[in-house]
Amino acid sequence: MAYENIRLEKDGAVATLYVDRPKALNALNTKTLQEMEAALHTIGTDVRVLIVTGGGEKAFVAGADIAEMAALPEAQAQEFGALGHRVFAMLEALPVPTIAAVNGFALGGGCELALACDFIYASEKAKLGLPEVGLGVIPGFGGTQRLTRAVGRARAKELVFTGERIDAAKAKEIGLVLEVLPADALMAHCRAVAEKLMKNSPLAIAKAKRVIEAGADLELKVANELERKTFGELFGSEDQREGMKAFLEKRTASFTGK
Ligand code: DAK
Repeated sequence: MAYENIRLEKDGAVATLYVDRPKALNALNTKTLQEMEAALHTIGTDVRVLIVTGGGEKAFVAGADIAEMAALPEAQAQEFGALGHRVFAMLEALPVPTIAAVNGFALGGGCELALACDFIYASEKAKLGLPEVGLGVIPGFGGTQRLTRAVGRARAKELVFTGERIDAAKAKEIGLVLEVLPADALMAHCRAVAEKLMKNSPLAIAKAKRVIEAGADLELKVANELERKTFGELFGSEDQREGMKAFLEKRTASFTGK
């Protein structure tokens, strides 16, 4: 399918979604978010890992599109916020691991997009932040909540209240970014991580992801119960039988995701 502001490329079982409006530093306007939504609908069982990154040299995503947002009346702003939330929730709910390759500015909605991915790896030239309060608004695509869950309340408040941009090293120090790579090594690193993930059972990864995500919002006792139940359910699956059989036969497992 042809898109205007994004690209979805598949290399074997690894899909890469490029937000690709480099002239506007990949800012998220309505069309871009709609194209992302359409692209995410096409992610099927042939995809085992999704990498999200920015087109061009400078930016991952420099935020929601300020030019489009500036004149929005409240009702349309609510719709725009709902669209962003829907797309990011869809990304978060994918059963496959998602990796944000932050190759430059990840500000506002861009930082929120990265936060909706499972892992964030950043290039040395990346700058991350939530500058919305400087524009008279607050993060509107889940940033206040996902950032708080990722780095804790005090750090999240510091970033949101100051609106400051932090570099990749600082982002790693506070636990927002997992690793910092030279710019020209970022995508290779993400693909290498993808290769590692693809050695494991896709079914088990999908279940682990769901349990971690759902459990984070539950009381520990209830979350542990969810884990216990899910663990049990995996017995009898092809992947469980194959994984354990392969171990006992001292060979590499060949998983089907069933
Ligand atoms: N939106 C629109 N255009 C943008 C943009 C953005 N977020 N960021 C950059 N651009 C455009 C610039 O306007 C410029 O366009 P031209 O002038 O060439 O036409 C082009 O990209 C290149 O940018 P610069 O010339 O500014 O490049 P520099 O290297 O000088 O500066 C920069 C790079 C990233 C520091 C700077 O562009 C910048 O500060 N950009 C804005 C960053 C920012 O404030 N991002 C947060 C956006 S607010 C909500 C829903 C969502 C949100 C809030 C509420 N609800 C519905 C309630 C989310 C809000 C945000 O994300």
